[in-house]
Amino acid sequence: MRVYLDNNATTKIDPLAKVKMQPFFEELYGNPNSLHQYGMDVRPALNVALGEMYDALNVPDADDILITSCATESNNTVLKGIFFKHILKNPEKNHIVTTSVEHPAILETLLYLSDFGVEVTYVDVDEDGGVSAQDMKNAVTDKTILISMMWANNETGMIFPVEEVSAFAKEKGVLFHTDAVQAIGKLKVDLTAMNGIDYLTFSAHKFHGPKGIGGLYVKKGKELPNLLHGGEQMGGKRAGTLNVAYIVGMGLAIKQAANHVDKMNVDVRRLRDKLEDAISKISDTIVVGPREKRTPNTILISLRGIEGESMLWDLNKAGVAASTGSACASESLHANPVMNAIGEDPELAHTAMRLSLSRFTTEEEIDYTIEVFIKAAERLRSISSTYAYTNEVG
Ligand code: C6P
Repeated sequence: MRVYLDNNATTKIDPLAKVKMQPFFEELYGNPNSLHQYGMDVRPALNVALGEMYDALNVPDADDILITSCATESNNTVLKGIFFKHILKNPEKNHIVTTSVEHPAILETLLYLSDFGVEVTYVDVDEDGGVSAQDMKNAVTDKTILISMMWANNETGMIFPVEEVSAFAKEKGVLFHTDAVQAIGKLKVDLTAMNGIDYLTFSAHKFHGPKGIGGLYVKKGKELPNLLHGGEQMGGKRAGTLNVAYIVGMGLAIKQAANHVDKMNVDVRRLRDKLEDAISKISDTIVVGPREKRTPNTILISLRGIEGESMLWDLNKAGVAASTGSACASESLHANPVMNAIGEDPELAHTAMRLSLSRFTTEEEIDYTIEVFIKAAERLRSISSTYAYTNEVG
């Protein structure tokens, strides 16, 4: 049996999205900016897809949704856009507040911008991996131009207080961005209700859309300068020929994701809890964050004495795919950065395992995972205790 439990890294394509995309690789291949019939034939599908995105976020189309290549581009567009539009012109307001556990697409971009005079406050997480709304508010000064806070953390699944902090930002006249990559399809996202959010990042492949396409919601009046200059696509706001097939796929996928939030919070949550209950009975384990404060699909667990990578390979041999943390850091086998930020026992950072389900995960897959997870933990613990004993005696 093969089980995929790394859905925070990427997801499989929704079969309906795949079917809807197909004609755009075949007969509907025109450039939507062309004036001939081929161009005209594809334009309606673009409008439908954009409409699906506006609906999924519950925003009027007077606001803007910029199509990007991924969440990384969306995050770069916000941070560099704020720099060019505001900070460069008014260095008095050069301060950005964020958290210490954002995705590298935020942290690395801020590090880059700090060379150009941007000041950043990184608010720490508590021992559960959560962020206090009060700490975020306390970090804001007269110099603050932007707060950027992820909606849900990719490693722990911990949900951050976006509603409260965005309302505070609005009251203070500070711009507010959220990286909602891990929230779409898992949490209710209603930007009309949460009207303090000025910018929101999403990425199609995290909610069963295609890879290589993402979006950035921009509230009316909060427009950003271009990151990509060139042609007149997207009303001149992001140059480059539009990938119609992927945009169509992203539109259907976000609609489906929004329609399945209840399923995620009932059915997927039940499977996640079943898995968590079973594996956290293994001795000396720590699960990060109370489950009711996490997205319904995510578990970050540490098994003391077992390297995360060893566990991962044992599971992989049995056909179960998990991760030790975010996929973009997996090439350098290092400690889980979020576990480090949580500041627990340093050993825990090396023993972290992330398991993330999707709405396509089945009960049979979870039962199988429980069986192989417990076996792998027993096997690796027995090796490490023999090793410890030999070392002691030897
Ligand atoms: N996180 C993970 O394993 P892209 O690849 O650019 O579409 O998404 C980047 C990104 C941005 N923000 C958050 C919160 C994310 O989780 C990710 C992707 C994957 O956790 C790959 S590193």
